[in-house]
Amino acid sequence: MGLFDAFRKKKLEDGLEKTRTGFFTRIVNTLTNSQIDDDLYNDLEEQLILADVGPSCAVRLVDELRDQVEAQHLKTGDQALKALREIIRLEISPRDEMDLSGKPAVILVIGVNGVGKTTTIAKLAYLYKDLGRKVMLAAGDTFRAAASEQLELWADRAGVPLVKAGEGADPAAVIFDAVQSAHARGYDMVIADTAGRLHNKKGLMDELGKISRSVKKASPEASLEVLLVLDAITGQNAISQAEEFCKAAGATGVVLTKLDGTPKGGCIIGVHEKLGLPIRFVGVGEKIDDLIFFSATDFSEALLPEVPHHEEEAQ
Ligand SMILES: Nc1nc2c(ncn2[C@@H]2O[C@H](COP(=O)(O)OP(=O)(O)OP(=O)(O)O)[C@@H](O)[C@H]2O)c(=O)[nH]1
Ligand SMILES: [Mg+2]
Repeated sequence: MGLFDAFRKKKLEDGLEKTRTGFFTRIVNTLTNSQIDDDLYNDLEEQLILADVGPSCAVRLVDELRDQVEAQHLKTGDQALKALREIIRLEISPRDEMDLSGKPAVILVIGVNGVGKTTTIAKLAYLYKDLGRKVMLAAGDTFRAAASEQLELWADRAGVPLVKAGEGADPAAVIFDAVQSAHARGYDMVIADTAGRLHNKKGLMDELGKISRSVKKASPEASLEVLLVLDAITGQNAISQAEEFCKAAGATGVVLTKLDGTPKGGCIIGVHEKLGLPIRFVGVGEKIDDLIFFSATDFSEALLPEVPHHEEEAQ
């Protein structure tokens, strides 16, 4: 593992501290200290539900584990733990990668109030700039007076340019300007903020439809990803709220923020199941470098770490 991967993994482990110590350590203990029987499965199911995995998903994961234990004649808790880790990994593995092939690659960031959209945009700018991409931001949240200024501060911190307009301007027009300017100036990416007030489904659809059309109009070579930001602290609520939002908005991926502030990190598993959308990034703090590319392998290993064996340790 390279230094960068190790750093990312450590950050994720730290971000998942509350989730792990809250619920998953108990799952690991339950598995490694008990016999594999019906009581164990019931206990596991309960623990997964408490961790906000979601009832239907918890039942399915445990059923899958039961099948595998039988089919592979697993005997020990360690083997069952390993199997569960793999089941979770497969469950949350993204099917594909984000489409960032366009010129520019446009990422539109959507979600309800206060979930962490603007902060996530700053983090994305920082992250992609660090990877050598030329990034531009678009202040598409023209609804709130302070929104552009907030994004401007972040843009300065990340060292990337920002396209903005006055309060009440048309978000699609701001994003059009940004994409056109990025295309003309050879920028690789445009990351666009949006207002979180769009509770009305029709309004949201119309607005996002208009934005995607203006992205294409500004540059026919542009690609578009729509990232839905969800706040992990709200756990299962985030999921039900997101279902509606997501249907309306045609999101292509999810960013789960504030994982550091909740024991309910298990909701990642439920989010993936309910929305059928790949998780792309997780937010693990308020600082500009507190965003991690989502990896199903790292996530499942951080949630259900291997238990050190005392005999081996003693050797
Ligand atoms: N602990 C923690 N806090 C976060 C994270 N992401 C965002 N926040 C905090 O969440 C709060 C709201 O973040 P914003 O980025 O302003 O959220 P927003 O969705 O743009 O909000 P509106 O524009 O009002 O809709 C801020 O205090 C952020 O610092 C995270 O991953 N972890
Ligand atoms: Mg905002």
